[in-house]
Amino acid sequence: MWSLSVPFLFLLTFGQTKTVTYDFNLTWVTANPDGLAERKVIGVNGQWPIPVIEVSKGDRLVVNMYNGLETHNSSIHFHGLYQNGTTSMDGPSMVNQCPVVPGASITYNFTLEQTGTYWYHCHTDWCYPDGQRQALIVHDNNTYFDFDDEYTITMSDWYHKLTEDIRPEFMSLYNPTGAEPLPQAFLVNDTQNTKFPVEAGKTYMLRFINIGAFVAQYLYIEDHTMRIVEIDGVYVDETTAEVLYIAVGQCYSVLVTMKNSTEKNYPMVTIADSVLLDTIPSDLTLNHTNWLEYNTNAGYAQATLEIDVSSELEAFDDMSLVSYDHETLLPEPDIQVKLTVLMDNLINGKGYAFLNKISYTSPKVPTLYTALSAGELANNATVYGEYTHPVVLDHNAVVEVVLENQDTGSHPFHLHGHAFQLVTRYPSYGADFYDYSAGTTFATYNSSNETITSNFPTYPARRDTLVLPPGGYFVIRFVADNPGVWFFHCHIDWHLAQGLAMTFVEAPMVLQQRLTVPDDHWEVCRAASVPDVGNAAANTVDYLDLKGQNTQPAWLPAGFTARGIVALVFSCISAVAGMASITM
Ligand SMILES: *[C@@H]1O[C@H](CO)[C@@H](O)[C@H](O)[C@H]1NC(C)=O
Ligand SMILES: *[C@@H]1O[C@H](CO)[C@@H](O)[C@H](O)[C@H]1NC(C)=O
Ligand SMILES: *[C@@H]1O[C@H](CO)[C@@H](O)[C@H](O)[C@H]1NC(C)=O
Ligand SMILES: *[C@@H]1O[C@H](CO)[C@@H](O)[C@H](O)[C@H]1NC(C)=O
Ligand SMILES: *[C@@H]1O[C@H](CO)[C@@H](O)[C@H](O)[C@H]1NC(C)=O
Ligand SMILES: *[C@@H]1O[C@H](CO)[C@@H](O)[C@H](O)[C@H]1NC(C)=O
Ligand SMILES: *[C@@H]1O[C@H](CO)[C@@H](O)[C@H](O)[C@H]1NC(C)=O
Ligand SMILES: *[C@@H]1O[C@H](CO)[C@@H](O)[C@H](O)[C@H]1NC(C)=O
Ligand SMILES: *[C@@H]1O[C@H](CO)[C@@H](O)[C@H](O)[C@H]1NC(C)=O
Ligand SMILES: *[C@@H]1O[C@H](CO)[C@@H](O)[C@H](O)[C@H]1NC(C)=O
Ligand SMILES: *[C@@H]1O[C@H](CO)[C@@H](O)[C@H](O)[C@H]1NC(C)=O
Ligand SMILES: [Cu+2]
Repeated sequence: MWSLSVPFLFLLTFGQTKTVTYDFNLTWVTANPDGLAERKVIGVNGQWPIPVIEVSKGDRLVVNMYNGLETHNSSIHFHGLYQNGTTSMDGPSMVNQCPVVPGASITYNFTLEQTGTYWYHCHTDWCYPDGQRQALIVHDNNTYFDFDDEYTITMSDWYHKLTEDIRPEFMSLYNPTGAEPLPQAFLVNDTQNTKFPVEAGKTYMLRFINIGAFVAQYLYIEDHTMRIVEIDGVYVDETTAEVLYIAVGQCYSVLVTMKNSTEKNYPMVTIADSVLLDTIPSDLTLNHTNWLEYNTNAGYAQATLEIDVSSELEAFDDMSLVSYDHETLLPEPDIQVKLTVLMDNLINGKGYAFLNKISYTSPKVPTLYTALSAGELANNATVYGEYTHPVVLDHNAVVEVVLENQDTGSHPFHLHGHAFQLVTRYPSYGADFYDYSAGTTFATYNSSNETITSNFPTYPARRDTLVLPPGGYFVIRFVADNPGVWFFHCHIDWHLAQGLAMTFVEAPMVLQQRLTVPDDHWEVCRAASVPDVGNAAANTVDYLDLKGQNTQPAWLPAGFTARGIVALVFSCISAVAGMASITM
């Protein structure tokens, strides 16, 4: 039943649509994509990079995943797919399913109602930076634009250490400021110096996806103009752009028409956003040249940048895009969810991330299974536990989320189950957009300020991952027309691990009527010894009694700061060192 060599794929045709089946056996393999260090990565059927999933609209996708990792739990999230009616197939462990433990397997099975550029990745604690992430393309035979050929082009940061070795250093008393782990390299198509063969005069659709853990990247192609046609699976009116800024979790599809001359190969340049990096190690190359290869005899010159890579580039602003279907701005919301982003230390001295002072902490029962087992109490957010930060949404409510950033870093927030309208953002685009200057007060959104509301777009852009600017705010809207449990979180995997997440529980009564979870998903819970009924504390008797729920660590006593902790840590170290020298 399980294929042992290359990704095995069989197709059953039912008229126009078909079932596309992938059998994935996850095992550790070694890889050295930057040529600097061989490391262990999560492979599929003995291979890495893992396969690009390619399907067409209307197809049924079946992924049978066996966890052969022996030491790590896993799962798969299909990033950008709404899973409309199939929320149990969404993938995040302890949100929509139990973690798949070593030796267990799970089947994801759903139909593709969307088209476009997506990706898939492990969505269990600290897992996809170890390599379990790849593109997922839903082909569309009816695009509104024409092109001759296409390339899927992933980009990512790359770490030489396993996340299990990064974790204790990052979430540590010795890293109280929460400085993010620095990558050792950057990859394009899971390698470097990639050459994309092109034919003169033809128009290519280039699908860019940032599948990294942390760092956003700028991208441009020398002497070629890009025409954006899709963002995160949503078609937009064709719009030209010279430079893209692609945060982790974001996708851009562009059309590029090739020159008629084949005299030269042209650099496609990626530049990591160094503003995100705490320090820039001298041996970390931020800019990389790949090529549109017109002519294999023409030579491959490295791009010469006219800018300093450690400063920001002026990139295209996604707020100015118009969705191709011209969906109009949603009306005044039925519910406004206001979320303040904050990074701070808790009593253990480690750095955490918060939305309204809650650092997301996994419940004892996956939130979806609480919603399914709580009866009418599923409408009461209490049952999901305080630290999953649940917000229950009425069916078809217009939801407005206001994100206010009290952090000096930018955060790429991703919503599962929906694309949202980009309503307004502060600051507007400018050269210092991603470079928060200390001392400025954090911006707050005022919904009664007509200078702001009168400038809302008529046909807002929609996407599933936004970039929340440092110290600024972002306002988005969507309709709760997809009953399910949907995670909303920063896509910087290190920040997610610090708790920068919350949960929408959408129309739980409708969900209970409509959803049937397949047996093998319940078996995943049994294999992991994770309860699959009860509230967040696994209480099946009194759903409103949360005694025993998982909690975030306590707050620091008032007056303590990260600087104080460092001082405390070092005085403790010297005290211990002193004791050590005495006892010697
Ligand atoms: C997965 O791959 C490993 C390594 O090749 C193999 O030992 C194991 O039997 C495979 N498991 C399944 C279920 O295919
Ligand atoms: C896998 O998940 C189970 C259930 O949450 C947990 O008990 C176990 O420690 C996890 N294993 C690893 C290696 O993280
Ligand atoms: C996938 O789901 C469909 C519809 O529920 C079902 O008919 C089919 O048997 C399932 N396939 C697998 C492999 O589970
Ligand atoms: C779209 O085109 C591809 C390739 O020509 C074909 O395999 C597929 O069946 C088509 N899909 C639909 C829904 O027409
Ligand atoms: C991109 O990587 C895949 C392997 O994952 C490889 O098959 C393909 O040829 C690469 N594309 C280019 C243009 O190098
Ligand atoms: C390439 O040649 C075609 C046909 O002669 C012409 O229409 C087109 O404008 C040329 N493209 C460029 C970029 O010069
Ligand atoms: C990076 O940019 C510098 C400055 O323009 C250039 O000298 C170098 O060749 C570039 N490296 C790559 C790999 O593009
Ligand atoms: C949810 O339950 C709590 C605890 O019993 C109660 O105080 C609260 O009013 C309930 N909320 C709703 C919306 O019913
Ligand atoms: C309304 O918003 C504009 C633009 O951000 C700002 O300049 C102005 O001061 C605000 N007015 C009030 C009364 O807050
Ligand atoms: C919000 O805007 C309204 C209308 O301009 C203004 O009256 C009010 O003072 C503003 N509130 C804050 C907190 O700035
Ligand atoms: C989900 O499907 C329903 C129809 O069943 C539709 O009304 C709704 O817009 C869809 N929502 C999303 C997010 O796809
Ligand atoms: Cu973040």
